[in-house]
Amino acid sequence: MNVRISHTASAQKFLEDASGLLNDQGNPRAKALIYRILRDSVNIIEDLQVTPQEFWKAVNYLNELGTRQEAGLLVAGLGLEHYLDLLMDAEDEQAGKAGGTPRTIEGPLYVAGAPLADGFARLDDGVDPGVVLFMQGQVKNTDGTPLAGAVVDVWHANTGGTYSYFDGSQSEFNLRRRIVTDAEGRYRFQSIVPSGYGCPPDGPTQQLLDQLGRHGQRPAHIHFFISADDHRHLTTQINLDGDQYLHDDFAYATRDELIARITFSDDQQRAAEHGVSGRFAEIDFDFTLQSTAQPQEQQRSERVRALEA
Ligand code: MBD
Ligand code: FE
Repeated sequence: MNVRISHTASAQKFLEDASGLLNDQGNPRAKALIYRILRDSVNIIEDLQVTPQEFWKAVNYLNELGTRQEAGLLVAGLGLEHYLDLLMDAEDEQAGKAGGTPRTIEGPLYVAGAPLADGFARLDDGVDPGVVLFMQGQVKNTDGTPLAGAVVDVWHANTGGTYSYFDGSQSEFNLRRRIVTDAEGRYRFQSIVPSGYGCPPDGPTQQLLDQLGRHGQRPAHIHFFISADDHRHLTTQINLDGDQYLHDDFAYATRDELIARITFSDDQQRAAEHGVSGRFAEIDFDFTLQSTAQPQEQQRSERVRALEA
């Protein structure tokens, strides 16, 4: 027996009242959103005959998600953050905004205010014994013009797949830098080859993924915010070719144009030119930005981020 009451006038009035729609205080946008969320929630409860036991389990899940600070991780894992990218891509296409390096999700692990450097930076603090990585490239406009003075804000995981700040065992801003491009629009950095990320195995995100029969792994990747005057802010990542999860990312961030070839070398003459010895890896990757006169498009989207002023 499936009893429904959401269609009745009294139930609808009740949801309007609970959403504040019957008063003239508060915020109209918040009311509209909450009204829709309440209506959709009771529809889900009635359609799927959600039991009180299931309902309270879900409430407790949200508490655990917050306690563990994993809400940003869950929305990435459920593909919702990628869905926002797909929607923005479609909006761009309709507005005729084409070309340039594709966007892909930011993820939950950015920290604002990394040290600034001109042209070159070393990202790692020397503690992680990973393979030395040299990455370089150019920031350009879609017409091919190099963009001097662009900011390449880069962050990535260590060989354990963890990020400084969130992993308190790493030094401050380890594997995080902002690099200003030189007169030819070039950036260069030395770091270590990152490992892929895995969701905390004992956390609520992995617990839910287990229920879906899904893993919580990402391929090795490097995040970027690229910005330049009079150009659209770009949020993107590169995914390292050859990783077993390259096309099986739990957060759906991989895009064909963002797969970066990584070459490993034991050539000690080249190593010496880089000022190192032993095995090292290289990545060349250029970023292309769309022009815009709109100041709003030149900045990253608003979001609560660690250490953001
Ligand atoms: C990450 O490193 C990441 O980039 C995303 C999207 C989710 C979890 C960890
Ligand atoms: Fe990441």
